[in-house]
Amino acid sequence: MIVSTEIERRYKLSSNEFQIEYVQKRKPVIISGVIPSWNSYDKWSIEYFKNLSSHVKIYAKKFSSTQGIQVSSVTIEEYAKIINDFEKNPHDNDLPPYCHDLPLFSLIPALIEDVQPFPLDYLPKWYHFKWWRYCQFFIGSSQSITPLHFDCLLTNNIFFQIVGRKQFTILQPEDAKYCYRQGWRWFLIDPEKPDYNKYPQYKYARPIKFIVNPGDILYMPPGTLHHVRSLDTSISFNIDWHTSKSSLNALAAFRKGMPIQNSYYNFLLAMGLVMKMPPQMVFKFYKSYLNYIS
Ligand SMILES: O=C(O)CCC(=O)C(=O)O
Ligand SMILES: [Fe+2]
Repeated sequence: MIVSTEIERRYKLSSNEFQIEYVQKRKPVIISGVIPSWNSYDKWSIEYFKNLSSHVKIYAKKFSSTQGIQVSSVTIEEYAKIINDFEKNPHDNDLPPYCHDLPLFSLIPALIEDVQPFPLDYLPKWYHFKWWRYCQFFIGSSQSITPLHFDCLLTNNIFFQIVGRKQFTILQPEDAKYCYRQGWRWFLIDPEKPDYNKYPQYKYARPIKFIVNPGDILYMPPGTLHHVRSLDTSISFNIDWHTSKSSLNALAAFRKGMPIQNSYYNFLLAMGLVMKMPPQMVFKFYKSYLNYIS
């Protein structure tokens, strides 16, 4: 439950305090001071990825209110050129596609060394084995937008901002009822310019707006609504993760309309976190979640 209208910022938060004050209380927080001690966090750029693996195929998305999500496939080299060309002359009527939910550590394993020492102790032990498999990258130009949604398995989200700044607008799960839900996880409200005539209930919502800077870690509790605007060319990655408690809550959300496919993934995670099934066994089945577009 969010009690304040501002997000807390904590320098080098200990994992113990993170669990007690934020995860258990379902309170978002920004943690600074951790990423800057990584081996090579300041080396990262799209150009650096290109130099490591120019021919690796990645996919990028366009979000459209009329046509849903369109996915295209490009090499990192092609994508670097698209972003470079755009940033020379940025204009918001034809934004480049946004690389969203990309398992880049699996595609370029050399990057794993750059993020050491990784703060694994923020995550339940079950995730420690090959933790990098759960990371999803977001790479895009300035002005890229992710529309308002919550993360579809009702997981916790730990979000690492590496290059560029992002403007987040978040709302607590209790405010979802004022945001005009469409399907399971998306919302019609544009928190940057809400149309109160069309969506009058939004006036009761309590959005919290803040900037996540390079080197910041953002924690969002399960069900947090978020809208994200990139202010610069940006590279981030996140891990969606459950505790045993959140996996059980998420399973119960089947009765609140969670799609069956999502419940299947939550079932797998509960088998790991609650029933202690080893990650090697669960991951075989869970893996397809990392390419799941919903
Ligand atoms: O960074 C973004 O554009 C979206 C991030 C997001 O939705 C997430 O981490 O779940
Ligand atoms: Fe999200």
